[in-house]
Amino acid sequence: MKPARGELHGVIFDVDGTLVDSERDGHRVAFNEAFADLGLADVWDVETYGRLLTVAGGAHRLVRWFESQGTEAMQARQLAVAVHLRKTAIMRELVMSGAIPPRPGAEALIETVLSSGRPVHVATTGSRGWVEPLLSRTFGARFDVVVTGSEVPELKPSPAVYREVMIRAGLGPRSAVAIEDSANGVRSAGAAGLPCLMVRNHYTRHDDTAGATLVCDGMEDATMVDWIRTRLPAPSMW
Ligand code: XBP
Ligand code: MG
Repeated sequence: MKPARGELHGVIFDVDGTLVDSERDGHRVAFNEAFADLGLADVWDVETYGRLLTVAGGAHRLVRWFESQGTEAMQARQLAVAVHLRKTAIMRELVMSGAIPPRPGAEALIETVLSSGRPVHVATTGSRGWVEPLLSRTFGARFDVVVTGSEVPELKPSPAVYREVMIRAGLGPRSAVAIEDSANGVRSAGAAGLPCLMVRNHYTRHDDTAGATLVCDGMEDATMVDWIRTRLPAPSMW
């Protein structure tokens, strides 16, 4: 059952690939700089990184990469921790420098929800260390509940992060909707019982769309915006 007019009490946004196109020129660049800073020869080109994106969580992605390169499991985990710590600091610097702009239409959609009197929330796999400065610097800290990969035991496609947002925001599956860019994200929202609008990007354009209530390719897509607008409270006529 999907929310009807006025029944949408909150919209939950994913971050990477949804609010911001942050993967190719953001996270990937930060990972490569972290490799170099730690004296490692690893480099992730655009295509390699795209394949690695199926692994949610930068630290888990690093473990998978090092093990695929023949590194022993324990050493792979130790390396991953060190690289991810440095990468998160670099990503924070990229965010603060303004190098991670919002996707076209993201700010307008947030404004559409807020001007109806309903809150916006965030459910992301990303680490709080860069998520927090991104949300405040790029979107003016207008999000009510923000849950990141740093606060949940399991990452997407687990429903953990969406369930935590719903608990903290007091939202039920009928009164909210998730906005996601990837198959992992759609599965995570769906497993939490939420309808999910899928806004694909370059990296997720071939992702499985099963479970998405609606699929489009941009945050300005009129069908997607109307889906949300018609389920928010009507603007009060005075
Ligand atoms: C996308 C992710 C994150 C980022 C990297 O998160 O899987 O892991 O790729 O960020 P979402 P970290 O789409 O849920 O926002 O290195 O901090 O994990
Ligand atoms: Mg995403």
